[in-house]
Amino acid sequence: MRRTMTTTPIEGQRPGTSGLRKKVTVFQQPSYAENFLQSVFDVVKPSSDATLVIGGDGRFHNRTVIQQAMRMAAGNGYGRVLVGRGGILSTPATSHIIRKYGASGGLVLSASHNPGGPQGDFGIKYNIANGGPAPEAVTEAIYARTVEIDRWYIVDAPDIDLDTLGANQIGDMRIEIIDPVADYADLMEELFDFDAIRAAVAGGLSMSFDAMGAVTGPYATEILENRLGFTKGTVRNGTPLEDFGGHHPDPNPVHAHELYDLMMSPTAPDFGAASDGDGDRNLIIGRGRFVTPSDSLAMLAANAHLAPAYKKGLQGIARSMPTSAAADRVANALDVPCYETPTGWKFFGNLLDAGFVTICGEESAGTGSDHVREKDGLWAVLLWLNILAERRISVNALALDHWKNYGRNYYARHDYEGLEGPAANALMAELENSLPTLAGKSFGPLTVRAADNFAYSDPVDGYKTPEQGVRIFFKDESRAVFRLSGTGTEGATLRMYLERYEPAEGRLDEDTTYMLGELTEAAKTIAAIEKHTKRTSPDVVT
Ligand code: VG1
Ligand code: CO
Repeated sequence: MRRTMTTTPIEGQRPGTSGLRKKVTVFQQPSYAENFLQSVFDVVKPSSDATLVIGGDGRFHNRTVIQQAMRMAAGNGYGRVLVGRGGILSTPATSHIIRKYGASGGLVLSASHNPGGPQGDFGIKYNIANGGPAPEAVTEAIYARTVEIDRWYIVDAPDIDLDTLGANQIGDMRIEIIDPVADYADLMEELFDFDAIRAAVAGGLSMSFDAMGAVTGPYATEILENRLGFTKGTVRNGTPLEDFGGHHPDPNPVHAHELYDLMMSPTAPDFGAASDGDGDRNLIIGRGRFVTPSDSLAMLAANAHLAPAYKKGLQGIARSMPTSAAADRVANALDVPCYETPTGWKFFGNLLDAGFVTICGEESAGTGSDHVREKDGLWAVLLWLNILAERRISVNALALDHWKNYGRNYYARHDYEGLEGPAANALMAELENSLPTLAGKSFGPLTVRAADNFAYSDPVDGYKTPEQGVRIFFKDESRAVFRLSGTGTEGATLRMYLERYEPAEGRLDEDTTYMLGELTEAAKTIAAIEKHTKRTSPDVVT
């Protein structure tokens, strides 16, 4: 039944921050997806009773790779494959389905917040049985396999109808086309007090959710409009499209500017939110008040006990290194540990599995908890709604109250995109070389206290991950961080993260650009950004 196809290795298949992410045109090359998929299967060695979950964010090329992956899963001996109808499964829903149905793993077909369409991006990520992204040891083994692969396995079969719920068969393997929304929506209803939110909606709470033409549309429509009673039209751009309707589904004030403008206008609803291509990110904006993702993590952690799932409190909090220390202050007040991990959700999995932490987050608009093993955009939206319904205050009032308790970590990320690889590498190399001599040096009014390159040792299994970003700490508790993106597909992207702490009795409601002005200049000087990149300002500030 199964056929063996000979192949040769293809260069550059090392998974980045979130799996293998390349242009669609790269994935369309003969053997490209097949080599990577076979490398995954060779590493995970499925047994004949193993279940594989397959889903994607609906972008261009999704259906093609799903058909290929199903034939190859059959060729590699899986017993069963679960696929979301229409090839649709958000990343957090995939994580939940893997866990709920005891799958041995899953394929997430997405390039997340990167643009879609024939000229856009595509991606493949493998998630393990806990529902989370494969840890580094596994992704490294997959990469090692891609450089020596010489064959793949396939069972020939006609295309499966992805749009009809029900059972199908390829060879000995069963295929079930499942409802992509129902299990996830039910999980949300278990975690949160839907009655309280419904009552708040009946009492006038209004919101706008921008699905950005990406995967969360059906989820948001079912949960927000059908189950919680928000008016029809609350969800905008709610149909998943192959090119996201031309949207760049990155939920930040720059790419979600329609929502941002609405929330800053006199006709703003109480609450605004958006999600990204694959539904794992969230943007939170109250009427007249943008909440940075780092602050959102801290505010959710401080108030999580108001939602049924977290009423017993948190075991701990984890944040990625570039994320601000706002969450650390909450952890400190709650007297629970706060872990600092490298960028990328795969580093949270062990901490969640071991019960060390309950809530995790990243500055890039990712927040989540131990309910799945991915970040979860709608989860964050619903936790916010649950908190607002319980506290009966506005987002703005909640933010001001939080800062009065904990102080405020002013925060911004500056992205320099489309840099030439060698220039970006030279910048990082020179910066790393300068680290031993930076302490004590002054840049404008700021003096460096310490500087290092962040290295992580997993508290659960001891796995070491070095060189995860340069950190510059200043004497006034400001910090600048530099790292290169691991998700881009065009040239290199330098990310510069800026953070300045203002204590509770300090200036809490100032303009962020102003508050970070001196730090921005110091950071640009230290990294010699203009010299290396010929740029004087970033492409995107979030
Ligand atoms: C970016 C973010 C990171 C996030 C990753 C995947 O990575 O900075 O925080 O985990 O995207 O997000 P990088 O290496 O480009 O900085 V998504 O929504 O792909 O799953
Ligand atoms: Co995403």
